[in-house]
Amino acid sequence: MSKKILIANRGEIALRALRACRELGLKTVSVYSEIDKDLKHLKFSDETVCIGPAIPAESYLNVPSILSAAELTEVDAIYPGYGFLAENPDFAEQCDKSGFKFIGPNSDTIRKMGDKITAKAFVSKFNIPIVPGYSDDLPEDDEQLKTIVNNIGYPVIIKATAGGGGRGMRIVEAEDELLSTIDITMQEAGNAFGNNKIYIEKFIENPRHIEVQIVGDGKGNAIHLGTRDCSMQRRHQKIIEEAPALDIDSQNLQNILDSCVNLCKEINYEGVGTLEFLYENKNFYFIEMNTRIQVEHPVTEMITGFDIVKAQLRIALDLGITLNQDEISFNGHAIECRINAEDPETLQPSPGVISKMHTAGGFGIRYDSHIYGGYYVPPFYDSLLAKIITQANTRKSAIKRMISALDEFFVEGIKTNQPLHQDILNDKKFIENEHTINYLEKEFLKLK
Ligand code: MV4
Repeated sequence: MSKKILIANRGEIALRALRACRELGLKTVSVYSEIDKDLKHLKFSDETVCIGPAIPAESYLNVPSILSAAELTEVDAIYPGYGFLAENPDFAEQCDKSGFKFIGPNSDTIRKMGDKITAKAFVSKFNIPIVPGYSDDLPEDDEQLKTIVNNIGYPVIIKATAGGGGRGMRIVEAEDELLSTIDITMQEAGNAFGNNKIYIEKFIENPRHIEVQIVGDGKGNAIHLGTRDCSMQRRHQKIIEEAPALDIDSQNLQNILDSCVNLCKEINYEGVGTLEFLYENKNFYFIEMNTRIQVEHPVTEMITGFDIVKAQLRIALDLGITLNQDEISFNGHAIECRINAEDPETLQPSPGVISKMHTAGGFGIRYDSHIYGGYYVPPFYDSLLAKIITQANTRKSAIKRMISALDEFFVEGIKTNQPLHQDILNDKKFIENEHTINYLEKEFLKLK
């Protein structure tokens, strides 16, 4: 009998998961909030269940409501996607305890990686380089603390152990701001996360953001799917991502990839995951591990031909990983542009009805989106409308293909960041792959 999956998400990733389920012959249950009744994937779902009002806390974050829907429809497993409950260890635990397989790593692994101090200590045991710093309890004596930080060397960054993705961190340029910045960061972390524990790292000033995609079957088999470069970002929101990361020291890279795979094997990692690194002066520094599918997974799929979402489902259903590492090959280059509903001037979200639209298409072009003409973009959720992905033999030809794809794509009725993409794709520094995580905010947008 065919298994049934509950898709506990919305938008493009819900549609992406639904398509993967259908290819695998799995039945689907899609849950949605009241305002989301017109979402595209609901039209293709075997069953749909409304789980509450638009506000996320009462629907997509409402665990009892989601578990009730799972019970009502008798699903076998729950697909969390990204955001919402995807990295909530308590949710993963409750799913499993209620008899629904959580599609992802076990709750202990999610919890371990959710605490950034624990995560750092853990990965460093597997020969993965971390940012130098201080993660122990702070000494009572302020002078002792200052000595510790002097030894790390300014500037440093104070991070909340419960933070991540850019939340709960502050830079300290010099000793006179150290104690006050630690106090503020602790206070904010306590308020935001209910955990005021902090750690200190050397601030890496101008790195690239490189990440490694891994896949584990939960039984000691694991592979990597290479790297992505996500340096083109603004306020911790990635704008453009690509695979593979180029101009990386090859010896260092191979060691990192091997260590990441080894870690997954050793801990019987189950599902897909991403290890995030800062990369500067040929050195990698681990910062965080994500235990979920990522928005930018398509660029990796486009250069490997490996269906990462299907792998998530197969692994959860105990069907294993179909390929060995030596059967994974990397083909050319892929780029993804995230099209967001936002005002290009104010950079504020721009909800509303899409009166008219046209997608991009053609050879080497992939389009992942849930939007359509007449669709109302609600203001309650993140502003991602569409992902346009191009693949070609080289980075430069993938960029050219993207420029042409963006010329074709149009959305009328709401504002989008499409003009920003068109500008970046024609920017010399981007074309030459010379940008870092600071480029968009500190140079590119300031010049405009
Ligand atoms: C850093 C850093 C520099 N040095 N840690 C931001 C998000 C979170 N994942 C960690 N982040 C950073 N950690 C040290 N020791 C700079 C950032 C950072 C960043 C990292 C990746 C992608 C974009 C970024 C934008 C600003 C800051």
